[in-house]
Amino acid sequence: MTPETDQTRAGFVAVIGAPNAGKSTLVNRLVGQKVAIVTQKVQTTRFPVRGIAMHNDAQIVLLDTPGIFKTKRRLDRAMVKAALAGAEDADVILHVIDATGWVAEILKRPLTGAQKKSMDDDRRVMEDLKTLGRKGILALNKIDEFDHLEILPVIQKLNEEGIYSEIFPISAANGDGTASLLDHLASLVPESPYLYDAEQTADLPMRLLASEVTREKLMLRLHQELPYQLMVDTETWEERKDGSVKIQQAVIIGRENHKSMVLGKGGQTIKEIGKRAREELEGMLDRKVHLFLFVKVDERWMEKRDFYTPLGLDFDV
Ligand SMILES: Nc1nc2c(ncn2[C@@H]2O[C@H](COP(=O)(O)OP(=O)(O)OP(=O)(O)O)[C@@H](O)[C@H]2O)c(=O)[nH]1
Ligand SMILES: [Mg+2]
Repeated sequence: MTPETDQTRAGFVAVIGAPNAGKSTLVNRLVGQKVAIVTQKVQTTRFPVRGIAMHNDAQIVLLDTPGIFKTKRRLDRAMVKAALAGAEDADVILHVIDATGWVAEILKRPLTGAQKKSMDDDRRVMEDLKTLGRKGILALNKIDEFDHLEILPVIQKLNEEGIYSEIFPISAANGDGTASLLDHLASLVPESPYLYDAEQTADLPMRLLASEVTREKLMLRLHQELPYQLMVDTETWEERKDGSVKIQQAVIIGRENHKSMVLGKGGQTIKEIGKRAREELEGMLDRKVHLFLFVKVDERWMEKRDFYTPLGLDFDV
């Protein structure tokens, strides 16, 4: 009855993979805008974030998920559980792998500890895919790191796993190969009316996105265990008459002795972090932002249900 060409398509693509594979970078690239934070550290993404890409009359809702890895802490278990639940419910599963370790292995070059760990996590995701009984799309990421020909044997090897219907060598960082990937994803989501406004690029409350921006700046600036033991809570958001917005955020840390590291000498560190976060927020909101950060110690924040539920994480894992 209705001509096929009039039909729009829409659906969910779960982006899963080992920590640091480049999932959030890829989601931002496909959406064409920053919706998820990115750092060089593992376990940056803590909860699923929806980024929305419009392409060829298709609305592709990309679910950026936390990295899948071997876990101990409650927060880690909740993160991994959320990632896998996202995959189960999605129309398409997109597995992102950092190809650098796989290329090194095939070329018999020495692997770094981080590469070995990341490949173990890749294998874990492959096992999960087999358990789910679903075929995935594989995005072999970071091909800007080596000669393009070196990727061919890796594609062949991973193809032999029998769990991927398609393999795309890409660079999420510079966009190589991502256009064909997007074409393919657009063709895979089912015929459906759009699920979101055609202009919307993210499904994340602004307050939460603001907390994420500050957390990214903290992670980029602070080192060792500290970034994994902190969270940011946007406590107040006040629209002002002059069009600006006043945002107050608590940086919550697990230990009193971390305070001095977050603050820095004479408060220099937190001041610099606040400046970076404010600049980015002003760009995102397109207006003046007054950002106030303060540090709170709460040794038990990671063990509190109140933290998990609003993020869609399961406390009882
Ligand atoms: N060279 C290179 N680096 C990349 C590429 N994609 C991502 N990266 C880098 O890899 C690191 C991790 O990127 P993220 O996007 O945060 O990775 P993720 O998979 O979301 O990580 P988690 O949220 O921790 O699971 C960052 O330093 C990125 O800049 C790429 O195509 N090439
Ligand atoms: Mg991420």
